[in-house]
Amino acid sequence: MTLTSVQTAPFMDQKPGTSGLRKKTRVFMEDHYLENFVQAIFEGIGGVKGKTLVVGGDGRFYNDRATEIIVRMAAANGAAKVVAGQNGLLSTPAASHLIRSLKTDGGIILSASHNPGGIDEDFGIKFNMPNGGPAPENVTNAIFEVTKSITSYKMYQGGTVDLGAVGYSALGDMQVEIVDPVTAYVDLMQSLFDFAAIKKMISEGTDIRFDAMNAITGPYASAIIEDLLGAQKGSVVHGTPLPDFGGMHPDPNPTWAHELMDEMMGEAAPAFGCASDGDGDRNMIVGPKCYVSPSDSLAVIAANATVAPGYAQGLKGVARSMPTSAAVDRVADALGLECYETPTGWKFFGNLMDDGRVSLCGEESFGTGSDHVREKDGVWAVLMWLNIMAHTGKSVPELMQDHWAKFGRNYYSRHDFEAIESDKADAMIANLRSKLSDLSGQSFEDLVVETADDYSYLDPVDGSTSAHQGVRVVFKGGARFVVRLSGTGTSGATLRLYVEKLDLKNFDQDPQTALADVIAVAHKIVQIEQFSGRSTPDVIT
Ligand code: G16
Repeated sequence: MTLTSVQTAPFMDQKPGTSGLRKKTRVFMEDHYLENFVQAIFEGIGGVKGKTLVVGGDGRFYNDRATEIIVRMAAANGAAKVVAGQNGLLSTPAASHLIRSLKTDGGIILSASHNPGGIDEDFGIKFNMPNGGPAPENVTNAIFEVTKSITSYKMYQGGTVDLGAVGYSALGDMQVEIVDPVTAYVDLMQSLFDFAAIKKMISEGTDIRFDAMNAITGPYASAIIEDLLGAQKGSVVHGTPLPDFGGMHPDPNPTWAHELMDEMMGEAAPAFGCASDGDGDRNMIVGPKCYVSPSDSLAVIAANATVAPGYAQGLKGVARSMPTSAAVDRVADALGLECYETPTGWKFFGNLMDDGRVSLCGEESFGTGSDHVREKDGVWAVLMWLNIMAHTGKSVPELMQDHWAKFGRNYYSRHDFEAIESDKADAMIANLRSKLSDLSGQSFEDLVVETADDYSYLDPVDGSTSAHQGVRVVFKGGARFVVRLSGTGTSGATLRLYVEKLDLKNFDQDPQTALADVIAVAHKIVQIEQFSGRSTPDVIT
């Protein structure tokens, strides 16, 4: 064996985005690229000497080799122990759980989430803190600073790293523990939900379709939904994690999970449909002929969570990202719960959960979760819905109709314009920002602008500020649109336009029809076509 110090030079493009560093896989495979970033993580968090880290990822192409590189670098940097998922596999929520439950010093998660995988697609890496949550901005900034001046990294050569064998081994002075990726997570889910009631409901005929999209949740869903809850074999489809996700784009939304949508909108639809993403933190919920928007899913869960044993004592409070609809705010109001608004990015929920202010969080980007871990959690959301159905005896469409009748319906939609040239997207946002102070009071057809601002967040726990988190334009009566650029893409810029309008009487419109006037005004104010040349979105959710 040899412990080597490898000479390197900085890459100037290693600034983490909304959720870690995401690039094309071939970029990560370039000499020193991954290694530089891993060394920067280690130094950015104050070194790993004597520390214990969790490592794992969603199984996409390069996951296994990257896992071994990280294990070797951890050994070379003096870590005491690495806990890795077998074959380098861990869903993001399962990794968060291991980091917390084993009281480790944090972990490295390999994933580009819902982005496609393969040698010509995307790869990603992020550091999660000892609380199990994504590193906050002060830590990602420290990591980025190291990437800009790095001159060498440490690598442990020789020895064997066998990711396939569950158990203990050593690499130099460092202990390596390989764990089954599913077991601890399944135990956690059993501690939170009423498995007996869900099992009974399934045995009485509630059939389920779980589309794992050839990504990480297949083994978790099969173990829980088929083996423990007794759903028919075959209820979980695309259940084997593949390095290229079998060519699927593992983003659980109506566009990319179209096989599931076709089935759920058809005549022989199962009673409950759901999908999860590449790394298992996102979810989509669908009933027969009834798509549940993520913002509505969060609101329904907030209104009903106490039926699940893990939440029977009541919610502490709720939080949503700013572009997420205010449906959950209405529930919080009715229940007398505190409701927080944060910027996009799960990392912003961590402080609120650690401080005991909230137990339920959610985002319009198909993320829902609670303080059981510090990541959003796709399988958790599915089990929560099943628990609510089992307890209330209601179907997904019935739950939605009841909810809207009680709280009103926040019609909601997000329009994504992908792969816009970055300079054009930047110019569009700059132009919009320059107009904000003049907008309020202006009328656009029947819509009168009440407020227009560039959202800035003051973290109530640590007092930090995050500015420029999205432009929001609110109209009299409460309709609004929000515009921001995605922080998770790997090529060009993606413009996200979020549109919302509350209706207290009519619940059965198509959201695109209900929101048509706000969408038209948003196009006019943002000048999307003039700047990007695009008039229609690539993805509508
Ligand atoms: C990540 C973040 C989420 C965020 C989403 C979309 O999710 O964890 O908080 O809402 O990206 O971000 P953006 O709009 O900047 O693309 P994931 O599932 O990709 O890790």
